[in-house]
Amino acid sequence: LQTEDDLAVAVAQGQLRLHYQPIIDLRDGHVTGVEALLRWEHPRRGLLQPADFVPLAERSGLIVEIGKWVIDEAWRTLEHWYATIEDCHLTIAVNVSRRQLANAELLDAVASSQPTGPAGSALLVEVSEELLVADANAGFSTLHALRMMGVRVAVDDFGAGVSSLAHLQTMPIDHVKVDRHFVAGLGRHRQDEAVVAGIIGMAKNMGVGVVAEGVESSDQLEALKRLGCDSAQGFLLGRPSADVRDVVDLPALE
Ligand code: G
Ligand code: G
Ligand code: MN
Ligand code: NA
Repeated sequence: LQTEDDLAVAVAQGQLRLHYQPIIDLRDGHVTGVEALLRWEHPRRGLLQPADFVPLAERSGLIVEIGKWVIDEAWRTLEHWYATIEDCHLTIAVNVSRRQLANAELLDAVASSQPTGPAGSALLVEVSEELLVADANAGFSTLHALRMMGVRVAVDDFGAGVSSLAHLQTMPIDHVKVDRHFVAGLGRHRQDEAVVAGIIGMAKNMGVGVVAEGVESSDQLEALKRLGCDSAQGFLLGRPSADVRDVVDLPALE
């Protein structure tokens, strides 16, 4: 198992990486942006997934520093894209956990490296539904502050937690991401289709975008298009990749 000391070394020595997974607009098939997914290139254990070390990062408090690195890296990538791609509209979504949302340094981290111009409003923050129920008040004020700064908010894994569709209406969000367990049931379980249709209907009412997660089959993709889902993400459309050029058709870095 990884120790706190190992993780502190990983941060200091630059062993963390972001992998990128594309998000596709279901109306025109274009990549709208990517979700950034954290990885640890461990010198002996190989590539570690968030489940292997994010809980440790949370317990030890290192998640605050790691989160700052993630945000800096996302801003650097956006700055590069907007400087090199003509008429760029791509976004990067980063995941933020409970401890980060509760910490005032999140806002400082976002502000301190935010680029000027269009790149500066191309960041999204993903927070889990649970977090918007349990810590609603503290969480909401941070989300309001982020949105004032031009950062958009997505509620992640929606439908998996305990909040109701009505609760969605109270959240200060721009996008809702449908939990992959409901997407998995499309075409197989009518209840799952009803849940997805309900989330899409509520989101449309609120004027927020809907992203379906975990799309693995063309049947699921067709069902989502039929239900009017805005965009989708999943292994069918693209796996997380270390090289963002595998995900988004970008000019080569010089
Ligand atoms: O990449 P993977 O599917 O294994 O991600 C698993 C989980 O880890 C997801 O729920 C995701 O939200 C979380 N995660 C991925 N990257 C980050 C990150 O940069 N920070 C935090 N706090 N969580 C992350
Ligand atoms: O909780 P969050 O949505 O941030 O988690 C994202 C995780 O989902 C990443 O670890 C990513 O590897 C994983 N993921 C992305 N697409 C798919 C998919 O099509 N199927 C499954 N099972 N997992 C996926
Ligand atoms: Mn996510
Ligand atoms: Na998710």
